[in-house]
Amino acid sequence: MNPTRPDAPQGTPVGRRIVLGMLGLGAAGVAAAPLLQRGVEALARQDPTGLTDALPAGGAFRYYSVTASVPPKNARTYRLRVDGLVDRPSTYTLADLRTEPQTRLVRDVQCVTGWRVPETPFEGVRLSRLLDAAGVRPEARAVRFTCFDGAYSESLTLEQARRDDVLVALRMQDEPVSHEHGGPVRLYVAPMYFYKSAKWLSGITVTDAVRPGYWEERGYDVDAWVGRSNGREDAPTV
Ligand SMILES: Nc1nc2c(c(=O)[nH]1)N[C@H]1C(S)=C(S)[C@@H](COP(=O)(O)O)O[C@H]1N2
Ligand SMILES: [Mo]
Repeated sequence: MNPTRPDAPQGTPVGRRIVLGMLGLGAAGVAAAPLLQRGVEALARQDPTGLTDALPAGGAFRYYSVTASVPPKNARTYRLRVDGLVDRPSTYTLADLRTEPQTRLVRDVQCVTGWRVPETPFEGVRLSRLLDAAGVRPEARAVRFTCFDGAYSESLTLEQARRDDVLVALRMQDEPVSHEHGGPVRLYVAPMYFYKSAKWLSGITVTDAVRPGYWEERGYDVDAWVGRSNGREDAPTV
């Protein structure tokens, strides 16, 4: 199991305060946080009943949201808008996305705060396919992602966005992406730290320059390659 590392190595641009912010804790939680996390993990490991499986633990997902609550969307209400520097702006329903060819990838999920979930399947439509369908204009350089939580955003260069391992994901762990994990549709950027994988994806806007996303405005690297950014040296996951 990977130990939780709430703080980054010294001398890196990732400050302790920022990372604790990512864990959803205020200043008051600073001293208690690592202990609390260890306690919860120990509890989950020792529990033979499995009742504490819902608790955050090593090898399991932590729930992250920068907003207190997110109104759920379903197959009837969900829409994904593709616009910006494209010839054919379009809006996809969940049914539309399901009719596109699906790609399944199995990689380790790595959060920049240290936890990892090995070999997690994600499945969905290649982002490059939606970009091609929209007709990206020659002056375009980047892609910006927005979310129906109304707060989170992310971005990729156009080159990164066109990689084969970047998906508009409809399934995670071989099930429809749950609301907690950002469903019905989240972004999945396999080669980068998990903060790039925006949950509750609602907008894909092609732009002329990269605009730093939510966590990137707060000190994290825009180019978030696992093991090669944020002052971290996680083993490669692919
Ligand atoms: N909309 C939105 N997307 C988000 C986040 C968030 O707070 N809001 N957190 C990011 C971070 S830091 C991580 S580690 C993952 C967590 O995904 P999970 O909640 O499915 O484990 O989502 C990423 N995408
Ligand atoms: Mo994260």
